[in-house]
Parts: sequence; structure tokens; C-alpha cells
Amino acid sequence: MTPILLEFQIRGDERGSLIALEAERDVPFEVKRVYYIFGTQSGVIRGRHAHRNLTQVAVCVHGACTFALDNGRGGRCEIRLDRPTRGLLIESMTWREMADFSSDCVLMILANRNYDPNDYLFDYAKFCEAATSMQIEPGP
Ligand code: T46
Repeated sequence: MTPILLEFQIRGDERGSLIALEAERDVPFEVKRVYYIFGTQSGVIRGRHAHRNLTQVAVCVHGACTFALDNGRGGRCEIRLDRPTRGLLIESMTWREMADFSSDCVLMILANRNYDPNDYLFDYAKFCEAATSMQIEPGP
């Protein structure tokens, strides 16, 4: 499994840098929710779940953390997010774990849906079962 990375354009000048994320241009969906994670304690692993129906882009706007993604069908990858110019696309039915947060990490997430606690899958075995039985569209 290869992580899908989005590279954002810096609109910088002599004063410094600015990145603008526009829905359906820089981020491939209409953004309904933005949240950010900061002050994560050392050694903590966050996530450990999948979403039935949620697509997100994760951007480490400050500091760094590592995402491990798993599609439940044997595909896995790990990616260190350590720059504000890069987004990681996390599609639905992807198990995610975030670890190795630097103490200054600010992880911003853009999501295509509002918060719905019923959308979470917390049981890894059940997630794999659901992912395996999913109808997979044939690739190009
Ligand atoms: C995800 C990863 C990358 C809300 O009230 N509204 C929200 O929009 C969110 C995201 C969370 N919450 C509450 C639910 C919990 O009481 O905030 C608390 C911490 O959330 P959670 O334990 O789900 O955080 P993470 O870091 O394990 O997971 C989060 C997102 O929930 C999840 O969708 O993909 O970040």
C-alpha cells in the first residue's frame, strides 16, 4: 500500500510563507470539519480505528508524527508527516494509528463529514472482515 500524499504550494514572499487549502482543489473533497491534535504526550498512540464513511487529509502543520495505515486486506504503510506542505489522504475503511508525536506537534485534519461517533470501527478483526468482504472496484 502506497500512501497518497498531497503536496501544497507555498505562497511565500519576503515576509514568510502561507499555504491555502481550498476544497475540491487542494483537498479532494468538500471540507465539512477541521480539527487539530496538539499537546500529545510522549509514547502515546492515537487513532487505532477505521471509519466506515469518512475521507480525511492530515497535515502536520508543526512538528512531526508518524501515521501507520492499513487497508485490512494485507496492505500497510507508514509515513512520517513532518512538514506543513504535505497532506496525507486517508480514505474510508482505512485503519490508522498515529505515534511518535514530537512535543511540538500540531496535527490538523480536514474531513469530508461532520463528527459521527457511529462511523468508527474500533475492533481490528471486525474491520478486516468488513474490508475483505467489500466490493473492490477494479483498478485502471
Ligand atoms: C481520526 C484521527 C486521525 C469530537 O468531539 N469531535 C471530533 O470531531 C473529533 C475528531 C473528536 N471528538 C472527541 C471524541 C473524543 O472524546 O474528541 C475526543 C478525542 O477523539 P479521538 O479519541 O477519536 O481522537 P484520535 O486522535 O484517536 O482520532 C482522531 C479522530 O477521532 C479520527 O477520526 O481519523 O484523529
